[in-house]
Amino acid sequence: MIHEALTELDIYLRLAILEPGLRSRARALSEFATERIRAGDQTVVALAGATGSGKSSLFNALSGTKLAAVAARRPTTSKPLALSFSATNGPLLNLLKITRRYEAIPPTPALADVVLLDLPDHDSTHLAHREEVDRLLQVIDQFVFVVDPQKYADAALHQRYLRPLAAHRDVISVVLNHADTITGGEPLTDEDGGWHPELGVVVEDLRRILYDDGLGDIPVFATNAVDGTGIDELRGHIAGIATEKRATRMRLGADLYNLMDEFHAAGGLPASVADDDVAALRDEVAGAAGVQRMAQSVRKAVQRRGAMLAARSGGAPQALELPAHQVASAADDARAATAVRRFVGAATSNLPAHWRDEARARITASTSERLGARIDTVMRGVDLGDLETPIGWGLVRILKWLPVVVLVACGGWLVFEVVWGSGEIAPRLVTIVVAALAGSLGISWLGDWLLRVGARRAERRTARLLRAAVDAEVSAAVVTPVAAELEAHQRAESALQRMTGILTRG
Ligand SMILES: Nc1nc2c(ncn2[C@@H]2O[C@H](COP(=O)(O)OP(=O)(O)OP(=O)(O)O)[C@@H](O)[C@H]2O)c(=O)[nH]1
Ligand SMILES: [Mg+2]
Repeated sequence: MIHEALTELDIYLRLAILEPGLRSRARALSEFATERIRAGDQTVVALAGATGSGKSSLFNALSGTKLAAVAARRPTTSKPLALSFSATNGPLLNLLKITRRYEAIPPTPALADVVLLDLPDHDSTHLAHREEVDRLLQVIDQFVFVVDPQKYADAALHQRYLRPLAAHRDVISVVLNHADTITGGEPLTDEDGGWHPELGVVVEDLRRILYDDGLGDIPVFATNAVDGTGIDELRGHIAGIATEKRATRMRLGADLYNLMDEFHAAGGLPASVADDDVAALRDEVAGAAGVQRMAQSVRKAVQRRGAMLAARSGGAPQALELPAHQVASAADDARAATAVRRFVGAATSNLPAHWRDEARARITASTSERLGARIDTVMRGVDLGDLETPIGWGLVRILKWLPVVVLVACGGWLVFEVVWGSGEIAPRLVTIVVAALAGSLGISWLGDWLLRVGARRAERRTARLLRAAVDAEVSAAVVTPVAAELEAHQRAESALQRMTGILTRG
């Protein structure tokens, strides 16, 4: 199950943008957990506690050895000591960075898979001792906190060590050593197994404090490490854990659970990019980029050039171009940048705070560099096609000669009438001349109209092409990165949910 949880953790870490401290802790845990599982399922049990609480004495009593130095001077143990009850597992002890290594025959076969550690004092005057204890508490499988009657309520022990381990309650037990000093040398339990009355009061008090630490009903033992009273019970408890072979996984599971809580605490809700927001962003950027202005310029140019072309005939088709002077102004840039910021801000508002800030900074940084000018460049790259000859243009060109032909014919007729005819100007001739002039006007108007229709078509086409270019640029620079960010968040959350499921099922 840890394997599966680690797979989900890796997916989460690949996708999620996390605050650097959290990310490096998560990576370290992921790497350690993988290595720890690879090192096999021996159970590493550490005796931790204040100086003089009797850790080394308990170590010897539990192991049936005299390997740990026991002394009245304080502190005695300065480097952790590992005792394996089977062949030394080099990779495991290397991973734990323990160099003092011993092997011994297990006092009971059930301890065969245990590696027992004697730690330095956690309340040491020596910083190195404290640091070593803190380091090892991150990596061992099973904690046995050794307390003595004087210092079992010590605030430092509870605040610094036990409370933060509340999530690890399944892998913690507490031993009240020096119990003989409470009973004044009398047996720790009566014949029925009940605590000596004075010891019972202290054990109850200790249990209450542990409960307040959030550790619930964790196992509590009372021992005299000098004469070995209570050692069998403690040994039996440790052996039970070791034979279950679950301590490593439970410990790692608790660590992963804590980590997940931190991920959850970072917050964040699923979100997607709203179509309306995308449409508003595109409209705004297209407005800032002057798509309509450009298209209007093209219309005017078509009309002007069309008028010129009307004078000529034939020739190669001319390409349409945007006017050179329409570069976006600083105000246009600011308008586009504001629209982008607003869009990115709204779309990413549900992301966890750190992720959101990073994503916003990244996406807006890549677009804030003169977005208007960049879009201007993109628009200039658009092929607007050729200046189209308006439909019917050929007919107009032929028709425009018709009044001239008519007028020339009428002129000839007039001369004929004056020289050879009756000398009267036939009323029909007047009608024909007037009709020809009217026809000329009409044809010229038709030409203009066709030109205007053509120019408007060019304007619409230009606006459509430019708008598509702007939309594509906006999508590539803003919408797609934002959507990718939200999708990554979605996938990271799913991985986190799967991880939660795996760890909760256990
Ligand atoms: N009466 C009594 N004395 C004990 C008991 N356990 C240990 N002692 C004595 O307490 C003193 C300290 O014991 P150690 O085992 O060295 O204690 P420690 O926790 O390893 O100490 P450091 O290594 O300095 O952290 C020694 O003199 C032991 O003989 C006990 O249960 N009862
Ligand atoms: Mg010691």
